[in-house]
Amino acid sequence: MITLLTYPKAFGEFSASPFCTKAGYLLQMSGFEWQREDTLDPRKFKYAKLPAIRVDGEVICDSDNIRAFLESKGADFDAALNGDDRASARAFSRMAEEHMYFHQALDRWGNEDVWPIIQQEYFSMIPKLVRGFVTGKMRKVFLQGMHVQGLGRFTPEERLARLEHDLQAIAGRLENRKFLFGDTPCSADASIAAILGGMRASPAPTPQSKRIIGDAVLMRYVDAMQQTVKLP
Ligand SMILES: N[C@@H](CCC(=O)N[C@@H](CS)C(=O)NCC(=O)O)C(=O)O
Repeated sequence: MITLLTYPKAFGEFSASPFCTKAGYLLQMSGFEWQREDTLDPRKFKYAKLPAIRVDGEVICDSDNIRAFLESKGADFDAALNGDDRASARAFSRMAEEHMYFHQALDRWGNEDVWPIIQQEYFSMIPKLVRGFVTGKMRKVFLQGMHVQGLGRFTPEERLARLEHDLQAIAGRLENRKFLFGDTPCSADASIAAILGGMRASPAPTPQSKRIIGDAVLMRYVDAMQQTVKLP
């Protein structure tokens, strides 16, 4: 039995972290038996991040490593794809995880309406008396990281304009398809649908969440993924 170590459910999503949701999708798509175990503290894990899986006493951290492990055990998430599409699927996953994810994270940690909500939701395990101080420091470190990454230097309007190109690339693939590369979900859908699901599940409305919720194609796609790959 594989155990997925994940942040808990949040705002109607499988997890507060789209990487945990992605890992959940991959596990479910693999057909292997698995269960979830929720934790709020990533510090004891190799990269001090989640998700991770525990299997036969071994802990494997990072959703890409989880994917590689599942593939080493026989899962092939892109079995229906030809060589070109397999390459494109990999690029779509990277777009989701190395670009869109930071838009979503900034929309939570950087937005003054959303931040107070996630401060309570994500960090309820920190005693109330010191929560504001501790999480304020964490937020500062996060925003410094986003400044180094680059997106943190843009205004919300500039960020949305940049994200728009990704959303149009996704919508373009979905014009004649239920999922990004056909009628069944593949590896790229695990990443892209997890991020889009997180974006639309913002606990307070933002221009980004409104953009996703107002897009019938993207909404239908995330719904289709959630209905096809049902997560616990
Ligand atoms: N590359 C990692 C990214 C995972 C990740 O960024 N997890 C975030 C939550 S979305 C995390 O645990 N962050 C904790 C921290 O930075 O302290 C993966 O694919 O699993």
